[in-house]
Amino acid sequence: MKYIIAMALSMAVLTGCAGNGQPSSAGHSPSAESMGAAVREVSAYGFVTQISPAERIINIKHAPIPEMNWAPMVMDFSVVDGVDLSAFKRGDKVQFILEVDQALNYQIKEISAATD
Ligand SMILES: [Cu+2]
Repeated sequence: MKYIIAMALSMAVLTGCAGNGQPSSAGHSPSAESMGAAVREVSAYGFVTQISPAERIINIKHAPIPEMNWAPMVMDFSVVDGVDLSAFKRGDKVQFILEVDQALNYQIKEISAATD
């Protein structure tokens, strides 16, 4: 049983951004349900491409995120409770903070209009 869980975790890591510079729409399989204790915060920015308020998901074309070894890409992010997505629309430039746990699950914990 432990072996299967370890396999699933390593596969989840392998299917993320490979950091090879190739934009992709595959995303990194957000898994809000299995979010463990957040161990670090990573800030990033990008452009809003789509918002799904009911699912609490925002799709962002993000810039490279070196801390996550992610190339630039378009992907879905789930957001934590309390983040108001109604202030954003397609085309907005945003900066955001991801909380990331040890298994590299990630959620947006803060998002705001980019100032620059
Ligand atoms: Cu990505």
